[in-house]
Amino acid sequence: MVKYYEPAKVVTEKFFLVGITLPNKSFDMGEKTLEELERLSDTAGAEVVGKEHLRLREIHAGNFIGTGHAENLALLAEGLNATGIVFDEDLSPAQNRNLEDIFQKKVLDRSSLILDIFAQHAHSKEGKLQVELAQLEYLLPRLRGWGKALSRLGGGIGTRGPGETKLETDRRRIVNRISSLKREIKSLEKHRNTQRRKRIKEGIPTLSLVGYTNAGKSTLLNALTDANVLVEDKLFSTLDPTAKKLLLPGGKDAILIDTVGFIRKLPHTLIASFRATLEEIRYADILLLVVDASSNMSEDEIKASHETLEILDITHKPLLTILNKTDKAQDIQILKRLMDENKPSVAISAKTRDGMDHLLQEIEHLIGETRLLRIYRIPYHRYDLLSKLQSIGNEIGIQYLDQNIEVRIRLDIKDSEKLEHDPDLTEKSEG
Ligand SMILES: Nc1nc2c(ncn2[C@@H]2O[C@H](COP(=O)(O)OP(=O)(O)OP(=O)(O)O)[C@@H](O)[C@H]2O)c(=O)[nH]1
Ligand SMILES: [Mg+2]
Repeated sequence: MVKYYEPAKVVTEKFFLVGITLPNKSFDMGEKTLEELERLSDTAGAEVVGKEHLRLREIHAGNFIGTGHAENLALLAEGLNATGIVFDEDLSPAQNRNLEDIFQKKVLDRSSLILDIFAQHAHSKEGKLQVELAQLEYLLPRLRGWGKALSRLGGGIGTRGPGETKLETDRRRIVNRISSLKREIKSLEKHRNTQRRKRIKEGIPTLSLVGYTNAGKSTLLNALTDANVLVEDKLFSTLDPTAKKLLLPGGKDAILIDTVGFIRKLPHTLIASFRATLEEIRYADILLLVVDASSNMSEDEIKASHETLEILDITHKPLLTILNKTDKAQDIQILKRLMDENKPSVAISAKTRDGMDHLLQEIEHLIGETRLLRIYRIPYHRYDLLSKLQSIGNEIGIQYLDQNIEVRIRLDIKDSEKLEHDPDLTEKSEG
């Protein structure tokens, strides 16, 4: 019989994964991050055809795992028809090149795989610009031989983005593109700043959802507001921040912001390029750290989230730990321990909405205890009011204007509400 129609073949990339553990490191931990690399590959759209976890005495400077291991794995990967090899660590540009020579296949590292997922998931203009910047900065030191590698090893995951022709152009053009991207991102940043100032002006407390990728941040935003943002069982579903108004039980408003998730060893080029997005976290009054309590790595994911906040230099903010997915969490003892170790904390399920009332109460309580930025103008004859403000708040700046004194100060909400009854105190908007 003649076949009139044959469905188009979808070519799936086949990845062979390589993890390593050095003598002073935990092999178990290496297994878990290798599992995560498998999820990253799946999110990127590749099939994992095999993996190998090596115990290494040391890193080989030239080709990372040593020529013997590399040659053995090359045979193994070839037998499995792998189209690419992914290392669970970051490779230097030279190691990357040398490994491609041995494997005769495309070689990716953890960072380039994450970059690829970001490139696939970026939708907004700002998101796309930030990803392109990160890709070019990753690419720049690897430029030599890349064009050759591309034609020899094919495109696809890890080679996506700026486009082949652009990649083959000289370093100078890439450097120029990097600076023009930085300029464009900066101008979008200005718009974001204006929006943020407006929120500060209105005195609405801002809460930022932070946490490991796939913890349930977007699900929680949807459960608490009418946001309707994308929720997926994939890593890095959210790249662009979404801000939504949240109505608290006491009748007050807050702004809830969903943003990009964290991961162990988040590539530095990404952190730098996503500065504008991550700024949202920096300006939040309160952080809500969402944790997947059903993960067998929740403890480690909490640690990685705190470390990322430290890298971003966002510490000393009031933080509520939200242990999510209690509907799926197996071990109540572990849940209890996580709650004790990360106080203040609440346990919820964003999916079944279990624990939501308690969460809202905790948020309200935390806002009540948090000092918010206020800008007041006080007439000169009310020095008493100024001293009172200075004694109860943290003064940030003071300006003596023609008609009055302008003071920027962080105050407890309770105190600011009490003081704002005074007719001589006028609240001023920033900007
Ligand atoms: N069982 C269960 N699943 C949940 C819960 N909350 C979220 N999920 C699921 O977890 C997966 C990830 O949820 P998201 O809300 O996209 O997670 P996220 O933290 O926004 O992830 P990124 O944007 O990728 O960083 C989805 O499949 C959700 O349906 C929960 O309380 N219980
Ligand atoms: Mg999300």
